[in-house]
Amino acid sequence: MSNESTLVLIKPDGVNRGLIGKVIDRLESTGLKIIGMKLISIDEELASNHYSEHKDKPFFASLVDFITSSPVVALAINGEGAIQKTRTIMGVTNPLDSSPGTIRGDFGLTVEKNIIHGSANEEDAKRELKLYFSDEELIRYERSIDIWTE
Ligand code: DAT
Ligand code: MG
Repeated sequence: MSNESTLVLIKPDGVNRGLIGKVIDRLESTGLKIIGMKLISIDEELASNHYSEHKDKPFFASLVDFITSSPVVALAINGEGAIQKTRTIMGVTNPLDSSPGTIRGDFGLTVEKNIIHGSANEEDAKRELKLYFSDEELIRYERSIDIWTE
């Protein structure tokens, strides 16, 4: 494992259902470190760019409509194995299949309204972090607990 950074979005359903705090709590509780955070409205261009791997899928238009429908919270998350760890905490894509105890398993409703996005791998994480955060917006800092979490 190595120290790495990943992009998380708390999607419009998470923001509107008042779940921002709960989602962040689950990520933070594992020891992962927030190095960037903001509430933003995603426009169509950013949404299409972000989800370009899905552009030929039948659900693409609906996915873009959904993610642009209301603000999201963008988080840059750093830590040991942060990409896989975040995906594990999230649970699988369809909340009907996600285990209890995962964010999607506990809060998600449908494959679209599944609360959270997390980068799938190192390449995606690098690309997606750049879409949402400038270098200056990613803040490196030491915490006293880092000796226990890294
Ligand atoms: P994940 O978000 O777990 O990485 P993904 O990359 O396959 O999943 O898909 C991105 C998002 O697209 C997903 O969070 C919800 C939506 N989506 C995926 N499959 C879908 C489907 N069959 N119908 C509707 N929306 C879907
Ligand atoms: Mg994905």
